[in-house]
Amino acid sequence: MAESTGKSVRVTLRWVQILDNLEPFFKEKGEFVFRAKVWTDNHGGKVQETRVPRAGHYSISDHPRWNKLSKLDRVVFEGEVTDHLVVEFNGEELDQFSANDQLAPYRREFTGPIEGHAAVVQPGDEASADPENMENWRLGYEIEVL
Ligand SMILES: [Ca+2]
Ligand SMILES: [Ca+2]
Ligand SMILES: [Ca+2]
Repeated sequence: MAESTGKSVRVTLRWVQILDNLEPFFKEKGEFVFRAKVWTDNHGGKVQETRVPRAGHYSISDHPRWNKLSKLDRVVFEGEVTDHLVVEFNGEELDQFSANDQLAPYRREFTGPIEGHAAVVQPGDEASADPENMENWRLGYEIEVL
């Protein structure tokens, strides 16, 4: 049986904020690379993996005034979705003389009609523990149904 046609969905990383730069106290900025993995089981399945930035890294402070990268606006998924979408983000802080440090892994699964999840997903929009508000970083992304 043919599956019914899904919606054309786009997921865009809007911003990240670093709460702990994972560096010794005397070092103001950490060197960060983010990796998105967004996938659906619908319509035969599709996985999209994205490195942000495309090459190199971002130098980011954890000083409250300078710790946010806004307007990243990087598309991390485009595909056909009906009722299943998983969004994963990992952040890595690069170190030259020791193993890299990892930010808390982010994972969120959306089930049910995808149009019900079209929104900017970010901290501060949920009652209690907000998944986008993690121990050492925060992020905001947008799910759009086109
Ligand atoms: Ca480090
Ligand atoms: Ca470093
Ligand atoms: Ca949220």
